[in-house]
This record gives sequence, C-alpha cells and structure tokens, in this order.
Amino acid sequence: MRIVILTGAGISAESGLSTFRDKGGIWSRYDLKDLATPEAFARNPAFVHEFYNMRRANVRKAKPNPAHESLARLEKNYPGEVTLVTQNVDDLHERAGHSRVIHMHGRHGSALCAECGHRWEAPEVMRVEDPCPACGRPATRPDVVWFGEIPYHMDEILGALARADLFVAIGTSGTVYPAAGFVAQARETGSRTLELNLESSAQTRLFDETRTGPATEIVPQWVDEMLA
Ligand code: BV8
Repeated sequence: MRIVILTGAGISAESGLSTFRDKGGIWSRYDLKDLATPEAFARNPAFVHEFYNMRRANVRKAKPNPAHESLARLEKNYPGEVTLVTQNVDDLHERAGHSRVIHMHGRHGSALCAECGHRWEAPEVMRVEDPCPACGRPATRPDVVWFGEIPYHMDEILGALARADLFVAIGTSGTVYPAAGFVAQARETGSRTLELNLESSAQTRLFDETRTGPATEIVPQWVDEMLA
C-alpha cells in the first residue's frame, strides 16, 4: 500500500510546542497578520525575526515524542511507500529518525534571502541585517511559507496524493489551505482516509475513519497495527 501522511502542530504539542488554534495557541496570543505574512515582515522585520527566533529556541529545547518516533519506525519497516508531508516548521520528525520529510510550509532550520532567493542553514538567532552569503544584501528572512505565499513541493505532494491508497492526517485542524484540501483530493483519487486527532477538525466529515486521543497514544497504536 502507498501511504501519504500529513502532520500538523498537534503532533508536536506533547513535545511542548504550542499549536496555533488550540486555547492558548499561538494565534490566540499573536495576530497572524503581524507575523505570518510577507507584509508583516516588510513592515517590521525585527518583530517577525524575534517571533521565529523564540520559536526556534523552543524547538531546540523540545524533544521528539512517541508519535514522531512511531512514524519514523513506520517509514523504516513498512513494506510499501510512506510519504510524510508536514505543515510544521520544526525538525522533530527528523530528530526522531525520519529520513524523508516534506516541509510544505518551510522549516526553522533554513534561512532565505528575500532579495536573491538564496537558501542556507539558519543561524540560531536570525536578523534581517545578516548579509546574504550569496548576494551580500541585508535581506535575511525565515525560510517559512507565510499566508499568501505558495507552499513548497506542491507538485511532489499532489503526485503522491494521486497515487495514495491511504491518506492519514495527524494533529491538524484542517483550516489552512491547500493542506486542508488534501483529504478531499485523496478521496477523489480513491484513497481511504484516516484522521488521528485530539478532537474533531474542520475536515472530519471527509474522513472514512477518525480516531480521537493524544498523538502519543493513538499514533503508535496505528503504526503497530500497520506493522503487524
Ligand atoms: C496559499 C507559517 C496559494 C510557518 C503557516 C481567504 C483569505 C485569505 C487567504 C485565504 C483565504 N482562503 C484561503 C486562503 C489561503 C490561506 C488560508 O488557507 N487561509 C486560511 C486561514 C483561511 N492559505 C495560504 O495563504 C497558503 N498559501 O494558499 O497559496 C496556493 C494554493 C494552492 C496551491 C498553490 C498556491 C499558505 C498557508 C501557510 C501559512 N503558514 N505557518 C509557521 O509560522 O509555522 S500556517 C500555520 O497554521 C502552520 O504552519 C500550520 O501549517 C497551519 C495549520 O495549523 P495546524 O498545523 O493544523 O495547527 P492548529 O493549531 O491549527 O491545529 C492543531 C490541531 O492539533 C488541532 O486540530 C488540535 O485538535 C490537534 N491537537 C492538539 N493537541 C494534540 C492534537 N492532536 C493530537 N494530539 C495532541 N496532543
């Protein structure tokens, strides 16, 4: 079987990283228009860098949890194709031993030059005045996809979705597109669909099966079933 897995902030919640839309989530404390749009960065790059530097530091202090680790076990031991797409910009999947992770919204560990498009491994603390290693201009930004920007690796993701026999969404509220539309696309091409979440999401009605509970419990359980 070919499996496509989409993860969201909920899979890293039990590693201590805030989600976006749960109570106390990031967007209940900050206004996404001031932080997660290109206009926000143009208006106040220092404020946006401060937000991502703080989150990058939190990720460094966090550890992968049994949900991340069980997906890495699935990738290693499952006889079929496993494609992992994440909306998360943290590196907990990689640190759990997952070898191929498609970061459709970018990642904390990468820096991007807003002028020439050059990418490089991010310093721990990023500042807009850091000169780009390629063009030298002070235009350093986080290499993440903000609202209104085009997600990364869409061709690869849509190709994998079209071929998938099973689509599994883990820890995502299903409110941000195009990721929120993946379950509908998977159904159209005949995939079975499974949702693993703490509670129901905006897309729950489109899933053949929904299991609710904390990711650290229900994801390892599901992986054990797949590897049995
Ligand atoms: C695009 C940046 C075109 C990095 C993020 C109307 C007006 C304006 C715009 C739009 C509009 N309609 C649609 C749009 C487009 C817009 C959009 O969808 N807006 C929404 C809000 C309406 N989308 C875009 O702009 C995207 N670009 O559309 O370009 C295009 C389209 C198609 C093809 C090509 C081009 C770009 C979106 C990317 C935005 N960047 N982040 C960063 O700072 O991290 S979004 C941010 O929210 C995250 O990156 C994450 O990806 C996203 C979704 O959040 P979730 O991961 O789902 O987390 P959330 O907190 O919401 O939910 C947590 C879930 O976990 C909950 O369900 C909870 O129950 C569960 N949970 C909690 N604890 C646990 C748990 N589950 C299990 N165990 C637990 N312990």
